[in-house]
Amino acid sequence: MNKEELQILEVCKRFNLTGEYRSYEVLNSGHINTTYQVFFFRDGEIKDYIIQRVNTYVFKNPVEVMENIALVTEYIRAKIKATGVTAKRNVLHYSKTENGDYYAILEDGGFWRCCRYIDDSVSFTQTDDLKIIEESGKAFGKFQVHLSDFPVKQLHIVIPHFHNTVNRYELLDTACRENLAGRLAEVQDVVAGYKELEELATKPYRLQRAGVLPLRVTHNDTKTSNVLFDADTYEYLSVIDLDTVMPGLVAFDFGDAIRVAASTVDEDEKDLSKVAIDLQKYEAFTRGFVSQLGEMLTEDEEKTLALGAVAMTAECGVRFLTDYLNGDKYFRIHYPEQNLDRAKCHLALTRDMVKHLDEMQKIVDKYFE
Ligand code: GN1
Ligand code: MG
Repeated sequence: MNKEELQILEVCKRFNLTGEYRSYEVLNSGHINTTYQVFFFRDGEIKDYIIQRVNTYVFKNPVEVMENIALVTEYIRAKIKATGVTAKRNVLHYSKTENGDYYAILEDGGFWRCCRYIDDSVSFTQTDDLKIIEESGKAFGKFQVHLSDFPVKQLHIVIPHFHNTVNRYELLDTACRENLAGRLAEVQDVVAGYKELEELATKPYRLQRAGVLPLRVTHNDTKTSNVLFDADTYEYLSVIDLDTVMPGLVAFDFGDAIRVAASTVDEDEKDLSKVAIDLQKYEAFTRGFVSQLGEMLTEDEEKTLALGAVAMTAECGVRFLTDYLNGDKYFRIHYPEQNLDRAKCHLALTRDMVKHLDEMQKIVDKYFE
């Protein structure tokens, strides 16, 4: 057994996972935490779990992250059960240690958590299947609805200013000034491109500060890979990755999902001529999302959903660029220029969204009628 596997076994022990350990796999899609699927054999079948080492550079207070997750998952579970059905496959279930904690801290300081793998589920980083995209829209719409009466004040702010687009632009300015990795000269045009978008990209955040848009409980990381689907029917089961559940704007949950689900390419596409918003995908997601919301949103919220996509795509790109300038400290990269590729791709995608913004908002309006 290698060191990694021994550590994984130690984590499983702390969460009292029973049965005979079989194997583990590394799951590689996230940029922040380290994630494994572990397989046990018990009662004649394979039982699998997801264990994660939480990135404490990003999440400075991981205990608070787990408190938020416990609150939110219990709340959703109760809502689902109240409709008379089992919540087993429709919300995450985190395991506790012997001390009753939702986390275990190992000797090396590593902060770990464990949840049951949802049976017969699949996820996608990207898909062209409109039916699946619509289902992912439903999943995030439903999440909004489930938490629409959750007492927002109970949630810890686990990453301050997470979707504060104004602040994200300020951090980019700081990164340019400091030029820590000596990379500024090669990215001047990318920085300038983002600067041109600043006013539009920061508008939803400024509208919230002005009291026009309300804060709700939001997921804040609504990429496609954060939804699980039934492996046979491809109907949505649950949203996952609840690390960043915090007060936020519904336009941000909608917009961050569009950034990924309605893009023609992966996050780090190098061939910028391929990068565009796919309006069919956009419409499929919108249809699913809006179908769940009923009368929940204010008119101002409805009218700024499409703008949320511009804001979130630009903001995410600004974050990639800032990290590139700072020497790749935040997002996991798989090759040296990846953060720059991500930033360039997001710039091209935001520009294409701006071109189609009216059309995008009209599609939203159509489904609210
Ligand atoms: C990070 O690790 P992952 O993939 O869940 C990031 C999101 C970004 C996303 C970009 C805590 O999410 O905000 O949108 O990468 N999460 C955090 O793919 O910063
Ligand atoms: Mg995440």
